[in-house]
Amino acid sequence: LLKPISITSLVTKIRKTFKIDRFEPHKILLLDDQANVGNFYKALLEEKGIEVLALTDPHTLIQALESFHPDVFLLDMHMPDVSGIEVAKIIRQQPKYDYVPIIFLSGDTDVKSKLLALQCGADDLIPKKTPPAMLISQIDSRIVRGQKVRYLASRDSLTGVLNHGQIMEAAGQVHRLARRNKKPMNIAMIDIDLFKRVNDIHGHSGGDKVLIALGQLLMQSVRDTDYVGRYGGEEFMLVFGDSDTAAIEDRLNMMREAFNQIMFNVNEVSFNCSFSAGLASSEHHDKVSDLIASADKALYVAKDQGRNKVCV
Ligand code: GH3
Ligand code: MG
Ligand code: MG
Ligand code: MG
Repeated sequence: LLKPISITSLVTKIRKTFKIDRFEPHKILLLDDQANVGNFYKALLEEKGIEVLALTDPHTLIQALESFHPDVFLLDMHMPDVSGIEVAKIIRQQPKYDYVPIIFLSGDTDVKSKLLALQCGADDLIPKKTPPAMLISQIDSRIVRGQKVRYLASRDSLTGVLNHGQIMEAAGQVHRLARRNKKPMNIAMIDIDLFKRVNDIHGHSGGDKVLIALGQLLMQSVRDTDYVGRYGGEEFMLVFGDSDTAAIEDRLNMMREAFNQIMFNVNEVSFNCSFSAGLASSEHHDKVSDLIASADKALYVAKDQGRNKVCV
């Protein structure tokens, strides 16, 4: 059936999902009203393999963000129309960029300027005369830290799958894309069978072991374009982009059988578990909330029919 869980493949998958891959260049959005200053930093950073989008007009920033997703913002403080401080405030108003560091590059390095920068949600203020090697390493460590924080904030801490907020976000995105491209996508809701009993007999930590194993199994069973998240408690949600319901039903049944075959051992007592799943396709639903409700309904049919089943 399914290959045993390989940590290496899991890590690769996580790296891809979060674009933490070493070979993917870091991206910087640089804003400085003076083109020659911007170009100087652009050349410096590009030499280190960093991708840079250099802008001189703050008004073009929002538009640029539609197609460029930076790992860090590098902002000039002083610009004629809008100050860097105002730009930082605007960026910070958008939850999407919560985890993207903002660094000011400025000639002003006094305490007052630095405080002002921090108060508007920036992470640092680096003097313009900082030696290049130092500047690069400061930016690099900000990017790495930002990615780690973003990773932790998006994951369920027990199982490592996406948390509720992120899987809902993914469902919305994949659904929108499917509608635009007129290609169906699918959502599955998975609920562990009689899980209360697992906790009662094997203890809460025994139950946790089951949750962790199911999370790993699901993550290694989906494609790179699919998403796995913990919807809540012992319920998981799977989002399958550009997919055919019959094929997904087959894959869910493989996952169901693989999960059912895992033997757990807690305090020298062996046991196995099962899950039930409900599946729904975007073909029949214009709203993602209806799609989720429909998958949930199918899940309850599976429970009604005796559990350890996948229903559409
Ligand atoms: P059914 O087959 O009808 O789904 O039965 P069930 O026992 O799974 O029913 P129910 O959904 O009511 O029970 C879910 C249980 O999952 C209750 C709760 O104690 C347990 N649970 C929720 N989150 C966690 C967790 O993080 N760890 C552990 N160990 N248990 C959890
Ligand atoms: Mg300036
Ligand atoms: Mg439940
Ligand atoms: Mg349950």
